[in-house]
Amino acid sequence: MCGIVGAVAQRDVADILLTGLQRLEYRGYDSAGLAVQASQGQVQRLRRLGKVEALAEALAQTPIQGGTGIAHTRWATHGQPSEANAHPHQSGPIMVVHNGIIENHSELRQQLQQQGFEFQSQTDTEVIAHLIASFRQQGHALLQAVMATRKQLTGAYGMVVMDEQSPEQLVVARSGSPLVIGAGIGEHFIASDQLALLPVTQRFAFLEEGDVALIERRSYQVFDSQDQVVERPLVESTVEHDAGDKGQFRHYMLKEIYEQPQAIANTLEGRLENGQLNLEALGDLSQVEQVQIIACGTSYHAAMTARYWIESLAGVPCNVEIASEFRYRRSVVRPSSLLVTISQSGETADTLAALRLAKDIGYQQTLAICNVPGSSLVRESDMALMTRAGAEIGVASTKAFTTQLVALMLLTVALGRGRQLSTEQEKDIAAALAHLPALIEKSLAMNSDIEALAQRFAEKHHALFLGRGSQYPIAMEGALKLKEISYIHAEAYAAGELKHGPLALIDAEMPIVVVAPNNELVEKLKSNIEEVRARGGELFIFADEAAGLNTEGNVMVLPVVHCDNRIAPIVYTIPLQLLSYHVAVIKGTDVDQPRNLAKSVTVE
Ligand code: HGA
Repeated sequence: MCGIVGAVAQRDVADILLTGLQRLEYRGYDSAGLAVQASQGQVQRLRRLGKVEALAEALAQTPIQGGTGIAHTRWATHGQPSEANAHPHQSGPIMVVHNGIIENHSELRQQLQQQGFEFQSQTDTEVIAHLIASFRQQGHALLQAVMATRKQLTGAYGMVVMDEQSPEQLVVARSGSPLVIGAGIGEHFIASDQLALLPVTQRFAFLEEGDVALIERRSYQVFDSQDQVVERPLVESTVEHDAGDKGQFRHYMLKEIYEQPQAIANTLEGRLENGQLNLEALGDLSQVEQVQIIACGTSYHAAMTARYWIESLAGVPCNVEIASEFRYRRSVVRPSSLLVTISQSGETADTLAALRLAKDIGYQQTLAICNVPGSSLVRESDMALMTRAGAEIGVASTKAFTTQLVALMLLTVALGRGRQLSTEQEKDIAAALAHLPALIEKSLAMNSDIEALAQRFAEKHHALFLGRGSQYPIAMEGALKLKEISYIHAEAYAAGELKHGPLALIDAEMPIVVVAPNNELVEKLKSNIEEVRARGGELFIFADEAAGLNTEGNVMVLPVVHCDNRIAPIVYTIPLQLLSYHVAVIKGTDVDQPRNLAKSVTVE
């Protein structure tokens, strides 16, 4: 989603801002802009539709000097992607960059127009700039003007405000969209994600919900939602500086697919030692009578997979819901429920809102499964189980998903202890997990076969993915990956559902991808495969050789490494990731930043 970077320094900051934006590019955006001012100079603004590269070129032609500046990559919510709608937005001396949505923008726009303010864009953001300007005209200092403005806003925002009349200050406010302050020596920075600032500092203070902060070169001061001074101490970051480097790979997505053996090994480190699972950090889960998992997108598919595990292995009832649904319906809280949220970034707006609602309606125990330490989800949950996937840059999630699955399997074991999971079963799961990085490595060796297979998809307009049991969510994830990056319409079905409708779609033009490990459902799956074969569908089956599939006719079987069925969903994810990647490359799409999509979805 949108990225924000800001700086108050003694040196020129335009390049710092630009580098920051480049480091946030992976999140997906449609336009970029910045505004910079020198201590006595005028504010200069530069905006471009399209990539940060276009902004960099414009800046190279018209260098802007100055030590105070703000910058933004926009993912449009209100108003089409255009230069006029790109941030920063201006009202006289005020410049604003904003992430989020101002829900009462229409009313505010009308009021401000009546006061004589002229609007230059179609965005909701522009009302913020005019409101602040109107409070400034009434004599408020910049900080007080921002404090007064936020009281008028409904919706979500992370915003940074610059004022030509207060050239060595930035004022920032957070409500529903993250912001972090970075501290340098005699300079301070602000960003929507610490990744943007790692080239300039490792020391960060995370703003909390409702915070406003005044940022100057030598100091920063934070106020809570009641305008009271609060401490937000600096902490040393552990995030790696080079997380944004593609290395030898053509795309971040491919790099991240190949990082999975290591990411999984990291996620298991300290939690699996000498064949023993060490899950004490998860605390006492013996009183948990029900698990409610909430997530969006790929994380939702991880949750769906976990439901099969938690119910069948741990014997605990488990419910899974999409965050944007959960947060707007009235649900019943069962006693002694554990609420689990899953989000790669820990800033997903719907998931965060669902967590907050869950706490309000009576969930007593909350656990976040997340990849970003210090994120809002982690800070607002009672417990966190961190996936240690490292920074994930590709918009299409890969290593975050498989490490989420590993974390969820650990949670399953923790829940199953003292219940129906026997010591023997736990030992088998531990052994399977220990073997997992090597199995993923072997699955990656399918790469060239899958690259060849991908040719057969590139001309297709639709595809079906089928799976049963815990492989059904894996089929869903496979279909989502293909949609996201190759723009081929793909749907996943639980294979048993075929005859209830989707069979009507099958003809020689419809590729059908099947995930078929050799589990207790394979015989049922074989019947479903025959139903497709009988109707002339083109089948691509990822299967355990031991499953003994019929390869006659329009069928291509790709053998997948034999593995324990409990961890098979993780292993079978790999060929589906590779398939979508290669199809996208053949189609020439923007693999790492697919159109219309953004990473870390911080708006609802
Ligand atoms: N609503 C603003 C900002 C959008 C945003 O935060 N995207 O992530 C706009 O449309 O410009």
